[in-house]
Amino acid sequence: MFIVDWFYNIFLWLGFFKKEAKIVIIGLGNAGKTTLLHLLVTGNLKTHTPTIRPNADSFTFGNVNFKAYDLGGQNNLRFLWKQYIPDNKTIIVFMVDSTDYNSIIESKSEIHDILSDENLGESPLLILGSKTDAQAHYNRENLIDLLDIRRFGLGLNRPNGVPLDLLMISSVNKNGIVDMLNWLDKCTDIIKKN
Ligand SMILES: Nc1nc2c(ncn2[C@@H]2O[C@H](COP(=O)(O)OP(=O)(O)O)[C@@H](O)[C@H]2O)c(=O)[nH]1
Ligand SMILES: [Mg+2]
Repeated sequence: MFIVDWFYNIFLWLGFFKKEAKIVIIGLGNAGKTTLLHLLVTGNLKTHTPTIRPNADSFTFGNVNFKAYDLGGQNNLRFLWKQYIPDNKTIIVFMVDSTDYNSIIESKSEIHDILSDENLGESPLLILGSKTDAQAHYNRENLIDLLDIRRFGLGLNRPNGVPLDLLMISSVNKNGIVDMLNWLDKCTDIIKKN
């Protein structure tokens, strides 16, 4: 049953892969970025991805390119923007471990830096709360408050035309993955029009 659902959803997802999109997944180490990318590529959880650097993963499917980077150390926002986020047509996905209070608080300042950055602030931003399968995790509402992003107004269609949202996912039980892909699909259409 589980497998059938997964493949059915992948077929829906194929429409998205015909569109042209650049997606950069960032977040602190251990957020679940590599696991998610691997799940998207293979449909399973084993974390063996084509790694171009220890802290960076990348794959292209159809016309959609995904890259994942650990934030921190030398991989700061300025570095990311210069190297990997060429324009406001790149969708930034910021992954936050919803089970880890300290990393949520650390992510909060990174997210606010992105939102106020003169280069990155115009890019669509999807925040992902990961690991919702874990018993002790902060739910979407809690996470929105902890990250202090409610005041920006969340959604695909915001007055300023720049999508900003927070969705919850689990790579382990695959909850939220399809909603995430639908969000990325719709976001791609919106930024194409801008
Ligand atoms: N419970 C749970 N653990 C996860 C999930 N995704 C990743 N992990 C675990 O979190 C740890 C870090 O994952 P990884 O993908 O390497 O994070 P990255 O540093 O952001 O690339 C690993 O032990 C994963 O098995 C998830 O959806 N649920
Ligand atoms: Mg990784």
